[in-house]
Amino acid sequence: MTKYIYVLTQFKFNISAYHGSKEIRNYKSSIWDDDYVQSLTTPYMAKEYVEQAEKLKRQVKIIIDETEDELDQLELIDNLQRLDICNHFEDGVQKLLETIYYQTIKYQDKHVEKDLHVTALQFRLLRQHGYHVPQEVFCSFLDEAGNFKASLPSDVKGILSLYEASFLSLEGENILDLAKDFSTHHLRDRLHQITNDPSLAEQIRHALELPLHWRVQKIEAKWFINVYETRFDANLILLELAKLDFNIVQAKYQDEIKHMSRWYKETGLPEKLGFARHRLAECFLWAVGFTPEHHFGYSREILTKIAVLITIMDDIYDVYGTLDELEVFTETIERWDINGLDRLPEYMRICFLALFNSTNEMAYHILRDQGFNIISNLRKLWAELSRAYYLEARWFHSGYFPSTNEYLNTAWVSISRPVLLFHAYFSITNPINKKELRGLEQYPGIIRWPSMVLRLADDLGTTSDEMKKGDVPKSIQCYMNETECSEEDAREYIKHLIDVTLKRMNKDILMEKPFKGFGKTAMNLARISLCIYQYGDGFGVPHHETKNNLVSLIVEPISMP
Ligand code: 0FV
Ligand code: MN
Ligand code: MN
Ligand code: MN
Ligand code: MN
Repeated sequence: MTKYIYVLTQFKFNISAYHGSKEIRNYKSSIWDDDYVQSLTTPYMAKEYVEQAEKLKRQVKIIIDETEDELDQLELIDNLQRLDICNHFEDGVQKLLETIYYQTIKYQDKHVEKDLHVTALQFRLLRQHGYHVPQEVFCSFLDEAGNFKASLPSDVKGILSLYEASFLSLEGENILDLAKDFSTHHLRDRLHQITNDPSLAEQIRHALELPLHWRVQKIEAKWFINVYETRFDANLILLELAKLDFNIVQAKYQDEIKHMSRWYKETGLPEKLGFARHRLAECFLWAVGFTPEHHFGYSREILTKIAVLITIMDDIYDVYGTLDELEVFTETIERWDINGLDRLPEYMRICFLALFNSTNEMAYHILRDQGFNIISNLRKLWAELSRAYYLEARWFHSGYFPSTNEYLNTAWVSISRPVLLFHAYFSITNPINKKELRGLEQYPGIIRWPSMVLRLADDLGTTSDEMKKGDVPKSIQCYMNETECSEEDAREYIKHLIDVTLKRMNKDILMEKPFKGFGKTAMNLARISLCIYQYGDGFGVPHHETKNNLVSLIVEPISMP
């Protein structure tokens, strides 16, 4: 029990240091200053590249039409996805998958043993596209005792495919759980044995690090293009299109981040609020992970702005504001009260007005384009977020330890995801559907689960520093306090909660397909969260993985002959 008393005294210590110790609390500044961002260039803005890409797309369409063998078709689709060019061929790919689904899944004989790679690839691709293939397709690979057959691991390609497929599971699918354990175990074993095939070893290592289904597609594409290029059977048309498409989209991102960086500088926030994290580029990375599609530039703009403002607000509540100030701040946001501006200290005033203006601007655009007024929806979201922030601040100031459940009930909101998800919905949906919106406001799985993944991943990545600086107990501390377990065990438990939540996403989003068009975006939120916090706090402490990802997505084009 002593360690909890220690944690609590630490909290107290930090309370007395409030507002006074900005030096201790100051975050490292971002490496992405405006001068640097404005200096970025790329040749891929030019029209000739777009024309070349169109020509290649026509050729790929022919390839899709002319591929007949089922395995070839499956591998083609997989490659298109991994190269991140599948979006150009949705119709052709849908048609292929539909045929594959009806011919081979619906009418197959469960007891005939098929090839593991084919079965697993088929299973994964079909589920990724929302077809409910039963887990029983793997029954023919089980022995009498119900375990995967001992002869299977010699087929590494098959085991890798089985591993990737197992992450499309739903809660309670025990064959897939078994598949995950079995394949993970054998891939780890294999990794230790491989000495003569560095490319295979790299693929296994990459897969074990994070499964394909939960990776950020654009970042994955850059990795996969390199792998694909070294294959003896690589299709050069696909390869060229993948590189070109990446570079063209990157040129668009570059343009957008310059625009955003100028906006941010002009708000004056980085200069005026020196105590907060200023993470424009990192926020842009979130936005890219969330809505990466070329035509979603407006959404990336909105999401970047919102993320920037949320980051500052979070620091006001967690780090800088006194409890009295936070109370007034929360009230002002709840009432959306521009007349209350003068009641706020100056640093809060500028933050609130920036929030007020950005929110109204977006609502204005939607009113202008769709004749639909979303101000009250947005107000409600901000009010709810600031109430959650304020509650956590009160817990912190009184040294209160919530139970894990009580904590999570607030914390899935305080991680700001409902706010971001709704902004994503508003910024990619036209026309906004009133009935759908009412449904979303009930916070179904599509809102709840991605937010929860982000909260849990954030806690795993940021808690160590937060406890040093002084912050409300996070899921790890709450669980330790509740069960008297070690930090290591608590972390394992949180990872387990993430796994469960990902399965719920598979069910509530992928299989049930509510809110058409929004599902992929919502799933992407979980993906970018896992990516950012994969090696610790990749957002607040923008260490080299985040920087590498940004450089890779925004700065460096893929070299082309
Ligand atoms: C998390 O910071 C974080 F990154 C926030 C709140 C910014 C939100 C914007 C995006 C994720 C794009 P921190 O770990 O301090 O958050 P908590 O909720 O743990 O204080
Ligand atoms: Mn696809
Ligand atoms: Mn925080
Ligand atoms: Mn916080
Ligand atoms: Mn955190």
